[in-house]
Amino acid sequence: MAYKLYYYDGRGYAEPIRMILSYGGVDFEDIRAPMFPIPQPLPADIKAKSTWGQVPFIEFDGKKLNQSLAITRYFAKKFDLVGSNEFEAAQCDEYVDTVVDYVKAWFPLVMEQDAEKLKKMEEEVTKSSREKYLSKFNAIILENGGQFLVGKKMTWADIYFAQALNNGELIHGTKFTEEYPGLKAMYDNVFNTPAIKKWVKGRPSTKF
Ligand SMILES: N[C@@H](CCC(=O)N[C@@H](CS)C(=O)NCC(=O)O)C(=O)O
Repeated sequence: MAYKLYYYDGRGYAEPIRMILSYGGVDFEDIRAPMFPIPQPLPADIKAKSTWGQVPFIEFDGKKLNQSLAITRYFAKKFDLVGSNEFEAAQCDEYVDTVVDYVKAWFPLVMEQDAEKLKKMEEEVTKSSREKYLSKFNAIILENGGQFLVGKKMTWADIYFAQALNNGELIHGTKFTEEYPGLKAMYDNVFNTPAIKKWVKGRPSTKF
C-alpha cells in the first residue's frame, strides 16, 4: 500500500508519525513543503488537498486522514503501541495530551528575536517545565519500573515524549534526560529501537 504523508520540511507534528511508520516497517512518501521563512504559507495544491487546510495529513488506500494526533494514534493502534488494555490506551492518551501541553509552553520562544527576552523566557519555561511536567513524568516512569510510561513495553506515549525531548535538544539545547534517570531510560529505549534509530539516522536534518 502506498502511503503519502504531507507536512512541512521539519519534524514538528509529523515526526512522531514518521517514527511510528518506520517502527511499523512502512515505506512512505515523505512530502515536505518548504518551511522558511516562517510563517511560510502551505503550497496551494497541498492546502487544497488537506480537509482542514493544514498539515500533517496522510493519504493511503483511497483514504485521507488529517489531524496529527488522530494519525499518530491510528498507526500506534496498528502497530501495537497503545498498551495492553483499554486503561493503558487511555493512559497513553493522557500522557500524549500532556506532552502536547508541555511542547506548547515552548512555542513562543521560537518566534522571539530579542536575545535578552529569549534568555528570560528560556529560564522561566525551563523552571516551569521541570516543576509541572518533567519531574512528574520522571516519577511516573520510575514508579512503573523505570523504563516506560505505560505498562511493560514501549507505547506511542514514549515515542511522542522522547521525540519532544529530542526536539528540545535540537532546538533549544536542553538536555533534560541527563537530569532525570526515568526520562533517560525511556528516551534511550525509543531511540535505540532499531527501526527508529535507522529512521533518525537517515532523516533530513532540519532546524525544527
Ligand atoms: N491540530 C492540528 C494543527 C495542525 C497545524 O497547526 N498545522 C500547521 C503546521 S504545524 C499548518 O498546517 N499551518 C499552515 C496553515 O494553517 O495554513 C494537528 O494537530 O494536526
